[in-house]
Amino acid sequence: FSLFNLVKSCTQAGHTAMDSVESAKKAAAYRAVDNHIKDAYRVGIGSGSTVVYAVERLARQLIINHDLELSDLEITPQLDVAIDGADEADGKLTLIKGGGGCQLQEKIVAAAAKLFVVVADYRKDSSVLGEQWTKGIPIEVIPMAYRTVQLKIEMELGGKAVLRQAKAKAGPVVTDNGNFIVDWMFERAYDWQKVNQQIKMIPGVVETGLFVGMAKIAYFGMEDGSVKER
Ligand code: ABF
Repeated sequence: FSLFNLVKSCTQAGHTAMDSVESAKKAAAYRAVDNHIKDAYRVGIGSGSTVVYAVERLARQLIINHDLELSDLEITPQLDVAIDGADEADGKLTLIKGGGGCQLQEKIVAAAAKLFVVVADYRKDSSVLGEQWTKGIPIEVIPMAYRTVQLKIEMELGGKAVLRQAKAKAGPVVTDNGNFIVDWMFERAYDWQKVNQQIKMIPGVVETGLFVGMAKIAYFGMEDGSVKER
């Protein structure tokens, strides 16, 4: 099968390396690959530390069966399966993604796949968005529009919209697509489908890290070593 590796450069910083969390990530990712990847599949891979384990599992199969074939969406615009991590998933599998700043490319890959599978550890499993993830919803914006987008979001939806700064404090984070990220700290539950559309209508917004109705199945690695499927 061909493997579409989205953003190898986009790895997550700031997660504490805890043994139980790492085992949970690994268990979820291995289960997703074992359950969903078949011979001749075109596979999309996102970013983050959990999908690294999915790639590890795929690589093992590939080494045994095939030569690794890397592709991109120009050559392979239709994927059978995409596997990616998430910052949070609610009971309906509405996701917040983009803690690492890759939400635009990740959404493009997920939308190109017939099946979008989420792999995550137990800390990402929520009943409502915002329960576990406190860093808001990432919104990718054209740099010249970031102030107007911030203001519109705060006025129309409330909460606080914060321009994401680079860790070294050298200025704003710039995405792989040359854009800025505004993190919207929302303060209550919303109709996420509606809110997603509303934010996308603001001129200057390129994409949001809200994935509504895209994920069909999620595997959460649990603290006790089991895998919860939803
Ligand atoms: C990507 O990596 C992002 O959309 C999300 O922000 C993050 C999850 O990373 P990890 O698997 O390291 O928790 O999937």
